[in-house]
Amino acid sequence: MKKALIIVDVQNDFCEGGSLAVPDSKEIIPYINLLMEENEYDQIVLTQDWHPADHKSFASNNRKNVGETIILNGIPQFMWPDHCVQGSFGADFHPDLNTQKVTHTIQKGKNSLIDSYSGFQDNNHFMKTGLDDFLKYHEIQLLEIVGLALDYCVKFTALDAVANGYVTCVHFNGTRAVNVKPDNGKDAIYDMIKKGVTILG
Ligand code: VGL
Ligand code: ZN
Repeated sequence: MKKALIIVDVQNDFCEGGSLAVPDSKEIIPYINLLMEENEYDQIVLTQDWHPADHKSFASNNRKNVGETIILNGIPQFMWPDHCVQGSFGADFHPDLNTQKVTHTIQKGKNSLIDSYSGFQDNNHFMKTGLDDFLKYHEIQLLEIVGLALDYCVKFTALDAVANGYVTCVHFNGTRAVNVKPDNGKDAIYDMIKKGVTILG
């Protein structure tokens, strides 16, 4: 069975010192680098949150405070600090992440009007990113998922992976949660298990 490693949003803004820093996020980087050294993946894919400066998920673009929720295209949208603006340092991959064996990159969140937590599609399910086509073209059947953040982009990527028919695993040691509320990371794990994701590690 061909397998791929999906590394979700290991970008400066989600790491310590970044504008949307996920607690203890840097601890996952050596773990992810080791996975790439010790395993033979058929594909290694990076996802990259890649927002225009006027992106509607930013509180600053809606005259809201960070942490509020608005309705955007009929669905709830959490208000984030400005992050991962296209071409900025914060949008770059963390320099400690070893990208030597990476075979493909998927950028998401490029449409100002729609957020995209999943690496497969936007939150409104209007547009696919091309990740599924890429993986199917390369006959990938198993996905191992790591990265940031467990309770947002990792979770929604893993749930879409199951929905798209992949055997889907998330490495517990290769991810960290934002935990806007303290149990968000734990609840994300329960949700993923319930829907068919295997938690490794
Ligand atoms: C993410 C919030 C906003 C993530 C991206 O990568 O989990 N979270 N944009
Ligand atoms: Zn984002």
